[in-house]
Amino acid sequence: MPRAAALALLLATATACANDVPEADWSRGLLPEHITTQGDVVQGLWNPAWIAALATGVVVIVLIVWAAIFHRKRKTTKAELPPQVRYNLPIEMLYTLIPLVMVSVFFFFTARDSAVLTRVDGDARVKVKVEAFQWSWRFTTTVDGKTLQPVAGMPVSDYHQGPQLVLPVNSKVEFDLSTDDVIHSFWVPAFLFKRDVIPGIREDNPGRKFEITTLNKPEVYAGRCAELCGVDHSRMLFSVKLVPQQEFDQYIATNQAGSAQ
Ligand SMILES: [Cu+2]
Repeated sequence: MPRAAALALLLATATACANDVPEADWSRGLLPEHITTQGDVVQGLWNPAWIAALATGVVVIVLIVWAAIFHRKRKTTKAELPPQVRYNLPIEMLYTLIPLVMVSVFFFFTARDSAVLTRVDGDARVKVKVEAFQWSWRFTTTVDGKTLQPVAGMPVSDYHQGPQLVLPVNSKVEFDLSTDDVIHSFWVPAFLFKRDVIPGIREDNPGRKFEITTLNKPEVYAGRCAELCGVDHSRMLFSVKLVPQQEFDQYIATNQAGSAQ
């Protein structure tokens, strides 16, 4: 009975702590449900890559077991060397070519999808300047050239209390990442994407920028820093709130820079 109680307590605390851990689903290869069109690309690379890796694993394990069972030294024979085989050209070509083909296929799809994920068209209506600092974030959103009041946060233990970035659904959003202190990493698990924020990178460097197109999934999502950046790194939490366009328009109206708060 005390054991059951302890287990119940453990389960309760485990679920309580996991408030910012998105639900994992085997059909998505344990990735969280994504909220961007770019997430489709990531998911579309992730699943087949795992299937290919698992299929390769099955073939290798079957071959190992087969060799272990059917090619054992027989007890009846005396201690002597097995027949020495050399220069089996077909087999040598096979085990050179197959890995080469496999790596090439992985490389092709990875390169193709990386190009899509890092492409910045620059025509997004919503642009977000993300400034990372020890240990929180400042978000400055610009919509159609109008800059809203920055949202800045402090270290917190629950992402709901961190700074909140409000974005419209079904919209293209451009991010520009910068920091003045140490390396951070901007990570919204539901984007299936993260990008290091490195000090000293010039504004025109494409490595600072990336684009997403949000899906119609209004909700509040967790975000965090994914690069150990100091004592309060684990409390560098924030949230992204996807809202319908109408709600976003209201948000713009009440948060324009210079407007009374
Ligand atoms: Cu950080």
